[in-house]
Amino acid sequence: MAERLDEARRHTLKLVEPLSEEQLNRVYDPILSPLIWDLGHIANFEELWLVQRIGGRAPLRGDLGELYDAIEQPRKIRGELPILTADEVRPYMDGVRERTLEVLDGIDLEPEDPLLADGFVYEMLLAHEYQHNETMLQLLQMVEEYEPVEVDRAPASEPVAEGPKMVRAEGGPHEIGAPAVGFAYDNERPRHRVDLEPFWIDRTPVSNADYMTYLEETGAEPPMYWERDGEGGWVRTAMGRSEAVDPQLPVIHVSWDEADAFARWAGKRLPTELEWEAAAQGASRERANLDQFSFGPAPAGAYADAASECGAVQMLGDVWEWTSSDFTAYPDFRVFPYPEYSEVFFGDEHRVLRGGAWAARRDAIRISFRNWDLPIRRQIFAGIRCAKDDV
Ligand code: AVJ
Ligand code: FE
Repeated sequence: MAERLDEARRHTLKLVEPLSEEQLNRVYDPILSPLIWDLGHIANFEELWLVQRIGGRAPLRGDLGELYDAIEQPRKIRGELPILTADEVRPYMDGVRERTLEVLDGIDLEPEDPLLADGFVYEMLLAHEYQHNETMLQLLQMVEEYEPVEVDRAPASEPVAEGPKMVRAEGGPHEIGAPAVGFAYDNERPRHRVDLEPFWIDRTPVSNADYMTYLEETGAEPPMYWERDGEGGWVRTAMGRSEAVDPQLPVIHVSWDEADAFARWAGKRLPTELEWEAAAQGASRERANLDQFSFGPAPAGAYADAASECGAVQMLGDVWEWTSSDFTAYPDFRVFPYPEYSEVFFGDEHRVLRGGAWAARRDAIRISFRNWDLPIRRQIFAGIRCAKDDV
């Protein structure tokens, strides 16, 4: 566990290594925290759960808890808070980690306490850091001339397999959600059976080529980061670099509203999250474009050797996929271990996204994982996969 905590931290620090203090502190967008807030928050969350809660120790600085409370401090004011500065945050991260490892040394990972059983709270801490790495990457898209310290070029050159536009998924009973053992968030439980009608689902995520056709025919707004190239085509600018939009890649950085409009234009609809999960059975996160260092999606149709049971490819990795479902509780849901992770977001305001993107850490992703965001949001690494009824 100490090794995994260390790996997560080295990864976080790799992401911010190329940045100046000014870039760490800068508010690039009111809906995204400055990177310096994420760093302090990651360490503060660790201190709260692993040092205070599990270790029973007092915090290093008692006032930090409130500053880094994500519910108390909405993203748009995080740039104005008296949070730790670039030279203070590293010693704080290191100080917390030292105490975390002391506490870890003295505990038993499988006692009666549900927080410790199977190392739950440690898995939760890792997952938290992984998820903040993705929010950090959302912001890094806006950083001029960001030079990653590590790049994985393999996903971009994965071969593309031809195949049908859509594949059919069986109806009938399907098991949905995470099994009772192993790490998962409360919102993925309990595992339960649903009955689905048979349906069709796109074999691959929607490509930029298809999205450009849609834009031409409808005059809809382009995805975030796209601009006209002046000659009827599109360029995309991220991390300070501009490139012609590659027609082969899956479209990314579209909102739910845009995904839904595209699906209807195509004569289809978005899948429900239950349909999505049924169609993803058999997909493997090991053969998927995940873990951040590819810095972009693989072409639509890649990883065909790792298709799901119904024949869909890239269900995991590349782009998050919007579903038609609101983020709500499964039947017999129980909060664990705190309501602010999932429960306070349940309702009809947020839509569920599934499958993870290139910008998600591999170990944060599984078939049952549910992400959510507001239907207008485009800063997430979200794309589209359409479905339709079997008629
Ligand atoms: C699950 C991605 C919606 O970033 O708001 C991070 C994850 N929760 N810290 C978010 C999360 C607490 C969450 N999402
Ligand atoms: Fe958080």
